[in-house]
Amino acid sequence: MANENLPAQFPNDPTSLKAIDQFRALMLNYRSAVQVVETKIHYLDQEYQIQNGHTLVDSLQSRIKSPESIIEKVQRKHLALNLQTLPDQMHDIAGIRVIVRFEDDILSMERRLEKQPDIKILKRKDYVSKPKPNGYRSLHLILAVPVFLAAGVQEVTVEVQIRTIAMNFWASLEHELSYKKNVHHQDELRRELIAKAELVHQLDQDMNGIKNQIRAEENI
Ligand code: 0O2
Repeated sequence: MANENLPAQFPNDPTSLKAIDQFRALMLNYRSAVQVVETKIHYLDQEYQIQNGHTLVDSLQSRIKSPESIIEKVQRKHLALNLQTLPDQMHDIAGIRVIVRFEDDILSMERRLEKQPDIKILKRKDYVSKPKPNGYRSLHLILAVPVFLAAGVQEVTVEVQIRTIAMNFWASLEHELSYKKNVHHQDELRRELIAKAELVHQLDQDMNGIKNQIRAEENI
């Protein structure tokens, strides 16, 4: 008899059904981990506001990688498609993007996350001071956070990307271009984006400088 909860293309054999349940349980861990980290970031932001009179976070975005996107990355990176080893091999199944207004705020948020006793920073990629050749800027952290399950506590990894509004504006358009196959003048547009990344960087630095001047005078 067909399982009513599953799409028709899934075979109704016990091995596949077990794998589907394991996959669902794994994704639940990632959703729980995202909630834990999001709550923490909201709390840290409110605390920062009480201490400094202004917020650190402009907005938060989160996502769990889709099964299609997991499989695409498994193939691209020649990983084993195995539910047991997947969490050790792929650290960005759960992702949170923290958008801040100023470049200084990126490190302020990182420092606050670092001080959390229940969070471990497993990996740090600083594309802010060392941008990618295409102009991409962002700070990437791979965090390990505890998730409390009926069977015990499990450490789950979450990728946190911290970037300014301007960096995010640039990255969203660059991301759009990289997913479009039939855009004419790809190379020319890529060159233009590299040049605009420099402008975005200049704008970020100028805005950061003006902000520092305003706040220094505020404290005189
Ligand atoms: P999506 O749609 O955001 O999920 P690693 O995992 O360390 O072995 P990887 O995956 O290349 O290697 O890690 P990296 O460099 O930390 O990048 C992971 C994510 O950062 C990407 O996820 C993007 O979200 C973002 N990113 C990295 N480089 C670029 C870039 O050049 N342009 C833009 N717009 N975003 C970038 P996904 O899975 O590619 O996509």
